[in-house]
Amino acid sequence: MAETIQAFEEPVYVTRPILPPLDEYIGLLREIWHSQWLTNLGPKHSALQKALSHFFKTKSITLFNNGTTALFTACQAFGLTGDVITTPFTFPATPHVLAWNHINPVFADIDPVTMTLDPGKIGPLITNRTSAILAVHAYGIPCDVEGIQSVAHRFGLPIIYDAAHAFGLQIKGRPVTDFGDATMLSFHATKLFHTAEGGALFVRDPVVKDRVDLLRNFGIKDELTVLMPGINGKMSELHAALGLLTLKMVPGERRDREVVAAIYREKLRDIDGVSMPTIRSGAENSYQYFPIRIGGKHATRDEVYNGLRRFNVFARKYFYPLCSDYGCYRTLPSAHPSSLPVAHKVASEVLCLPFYGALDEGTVIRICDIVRYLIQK
Ligand code: T4K
Repeated sequence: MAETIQAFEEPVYVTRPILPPLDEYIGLLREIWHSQWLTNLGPKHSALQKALSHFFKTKSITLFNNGTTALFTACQAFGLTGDVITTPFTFPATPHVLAWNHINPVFADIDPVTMTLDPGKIGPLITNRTSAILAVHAYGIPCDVEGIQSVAHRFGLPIIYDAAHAFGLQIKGRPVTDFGDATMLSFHATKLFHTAEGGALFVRDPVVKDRVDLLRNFGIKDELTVLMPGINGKMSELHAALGLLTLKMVPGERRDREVVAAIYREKLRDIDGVSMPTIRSGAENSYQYFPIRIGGKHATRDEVYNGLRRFNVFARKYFYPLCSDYGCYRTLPSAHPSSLPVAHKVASEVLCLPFYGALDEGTVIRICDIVRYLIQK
């Protein structure tokens, strides 16, 4: 069979960004050049903020230069200290923003189906040092928002959601940004909606939202008044302009990704040892990644990952290794593998296949044929 499947001539990456026609972007750049206003919350920034407020049906949005700064600023705005309960199954940015704020990440195990924080594992880790819960909608698969809310409510803790992967995700007909006390989105180039680099923070409490706005701009209130030690988290006009154009492409990209996902599901469903995540009923797929789990007796995830590379397919092992296994966190008591068995199993099985709207049917089918060959050979 291997002889009949050709390696791809060009690398097939895990994702590719949507890009508007260059002329349209040049048109907006011309306006920026004409205005000579490049950053510091200019007209393109305002226009994108307005468009996203409309998209998410909320005014409580603050745009950032990336998702990590947004999350970092959330920790400051909520005055978090001590310990914050979080998931080990995430990108390094999630625990790092805690560490940069001198907060101890406390890792709780994840749910085997959603691969997000297991609410039942949070309560036993809460002490009088705990100041918040930082949960991640990994791959845009929603957390058990009701379960997490109930624990947070019981202990009076704020919930911050890292929704870096969850643009456009709806949970029970409500935008993802409706849940918890704050939600961060990433607009990095690898995301469904992007501004090349960028992000946003949605905050429920208007007092905290005002603090976020101040913190994003050095804590400056006016020319003579600096209220708090802030940071530079502003999104530039060039990034905002790109976002105005990519936002219009999101519905089409989602439709294209739905088609790609349907082909993957159809072609992979009967391969023994391959499973695909199910989305909780009442939630919509955010179509950010296409993760599969390889857990059978025929081939390991690493064999499939390495095999795909020989065919010029660059799938990714998001999120292996677990954050709790990084040198900087592994000595924390909560990082011990014995308390994170589900996360360890999931991280050893998961593989994100190439997933973006421009993938044509033939390419997707060929990737599935390669996966089948690697598992069944
Ligand atoms: N929380 C979570 C849960 C996150 O996943 C992330 C970021 C954050 C927080 C932080 O948000 P930001 O501060 O980044 O806004 C990528 C992204 O850089 C990162 O944003 C993302 N998560 C993470 C899951 O993926 P890498 O190191 O895997 O990226 P890289 O450069 O290997 O790119 C992956 C593939 O994408 C490439 O093989 C090809 C394609 N690509 C990439 C770029 C940058 C393109 O086609 N064009 C491009 O410009 O981290």
